[in-house]
Amino acid sequence: MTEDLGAVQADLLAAVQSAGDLKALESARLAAIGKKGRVGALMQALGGLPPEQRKDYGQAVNALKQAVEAAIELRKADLEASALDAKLAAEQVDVTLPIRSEVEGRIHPISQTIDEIVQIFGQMGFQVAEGPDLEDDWKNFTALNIPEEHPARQEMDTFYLRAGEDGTRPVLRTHTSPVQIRTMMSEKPPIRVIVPGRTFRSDHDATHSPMFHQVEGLVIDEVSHMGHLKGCLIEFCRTFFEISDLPVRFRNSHFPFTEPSAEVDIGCTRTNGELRIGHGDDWLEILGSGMVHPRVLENCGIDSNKYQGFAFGMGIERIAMLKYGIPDLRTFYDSDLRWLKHYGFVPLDVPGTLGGLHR
Ligand code: 2U9
Repeated sequence: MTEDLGAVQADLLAAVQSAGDLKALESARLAAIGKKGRVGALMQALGGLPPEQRKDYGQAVNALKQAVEAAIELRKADLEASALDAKLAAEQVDVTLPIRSEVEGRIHPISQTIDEIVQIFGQMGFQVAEGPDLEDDWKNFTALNIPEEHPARQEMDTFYLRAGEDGTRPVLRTHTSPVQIRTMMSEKPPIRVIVPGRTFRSDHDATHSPMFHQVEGLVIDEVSHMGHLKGCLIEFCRTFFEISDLPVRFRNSHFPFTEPSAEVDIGCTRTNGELRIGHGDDWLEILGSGMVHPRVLENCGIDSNKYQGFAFGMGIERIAMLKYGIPDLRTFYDSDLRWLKHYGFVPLDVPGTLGGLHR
């Protein structure tokens, strides 16, 4: 005598449905299709059947098994989703609440340095602009007058993603310059923007990280010239390093997006391997700069006969290391609480142009 398969199936499905959690569901699964489960028992009954009934019966038991398995999968997905919902609801954090006094959080030196730079250029009339980490090849390279064969475009230095439907490959921006391209395309001069943000290059050693931060600046109007560039950057260097007579030197250089171009050095001394910023007979490079190349203006629809301006760029980790005496680049990204406690800033230490360094 074989059991009524319809009744067995209804029974097993009801047990699956009523399982209130993953543990109960596992028990229901074992009772149904486990080694000693009901489906196994049904299969054993096969041997006692007349040969002509075996095929149909076997198929019916298999169908029952599949129905039960499908119901278990569905119930499992349901239970997992509600377990996740419950966990998320229980772990909800209101990030707008004020900091608790017992939490010893610190502002990361990168955030602090960005805030200081924004504060200094903000006082000169610059506005902050931001843009996406993922860019297209045109905004990251072509618009900036970086030719097809330029080494910076090479696979070795740039993180390319798989090509999209239009056949072009998105890139993780290798500098923040595409944000200035976006600004020039969407706004009319005069433009004065400062652009802090993450940048990415396929380079990893003691002095390079595949993700690092830059600040770039851009001024476009009808009158700004190399003299303004120099005045602006000298003022920045002296305010940032808090040395009012810091020597600053402009050295001829070359970039595809600026012409003429200059690298900026500040005075320093190096004695017994120790670097001191300020006076002395030595120089330290900290910035790149130049007058925006007319072709870059034209690429963004700006009339290069009417408008001109200057741009500059610097690595944030590098100048943070110099200002705050942080010896190793890699420690910036370790999330080591002891390091953060040592090099981080207390939340109320809001950057100003008066006194950030404690000497
Ligand atoms: C536009 C036009 C011109 C930005 C510039 C530099 C010079 C420069 C480096 C400093 C150290 C990058 O982090 S680093 O490796 N940058 O030397 N950047 S001029 O020029 C621009 C940008 C955008 C539209």
